Amino acid sequence: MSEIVLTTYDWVPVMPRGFVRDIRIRWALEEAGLPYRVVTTPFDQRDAEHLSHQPFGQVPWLTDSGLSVFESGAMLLHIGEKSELLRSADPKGRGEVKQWLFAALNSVEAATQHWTLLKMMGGNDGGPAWAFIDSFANIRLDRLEAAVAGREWLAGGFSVADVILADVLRMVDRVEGLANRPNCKAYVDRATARPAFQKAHADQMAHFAAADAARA
Ligand SMILES: N[C@@H](CCC(=O)N[C@@H](CS)C(=O)NCC(=O)O)C(=O)O
Repeated sequence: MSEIVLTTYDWVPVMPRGFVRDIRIRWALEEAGLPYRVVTTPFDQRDAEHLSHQPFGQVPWLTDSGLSVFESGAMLLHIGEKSELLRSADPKGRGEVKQWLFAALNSVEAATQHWTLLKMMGGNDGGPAWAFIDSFANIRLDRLEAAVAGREWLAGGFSVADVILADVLRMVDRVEGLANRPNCKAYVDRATARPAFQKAHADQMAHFAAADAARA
């Protein structure tokens, strides 16, 4: 019997709570109905054990029956293969799920991650570097706004691609980046209204709240 174990930090500051990427894995596992256990690695240091699972010293990673997987996209594909979040689609549908999963990570998250962080940290100083990052992110989001029009989910039924894209767009939404993008906004609201997301979010918040209590 396989046992899925998800590793996240033992504690993080308040700002990233609710957005630490273990939420993607919790969410998919809840959607899939696969049992799992959450364990921790220290936030304040990266030991050899951590780096042996995640070479960049980041979280999350998961282990499943002796297999260790890092990168949220790879973990989502692993969970998808074990569940209806990918397996149920026909070959064409599976291709579409994978294509959208990579698009969410490589075309949307890559274009918006530093844009959202700079907005949150007040680094949007209006200079040429900011203008470039701002224009790059906005063009990409405008294309996405058109692409998600009329789609309930990205590739047929709800899939691992939706977990990733919705989570990426939550960060964009956090800095009002969806204010004039009603299709993307409705898509995120629809995805995050799912009970599996609500549970994953509540569990992550409770995990870090418990960590505060343990540190006090
Ligand atoms: N591409 C990685 C990114 C992982 C990542 O950015 N993790 C953050 C937490 S959400 C982290 O560990 N940050 C601390 C660091 O980069 O040292 C994935 O999708 O799994």
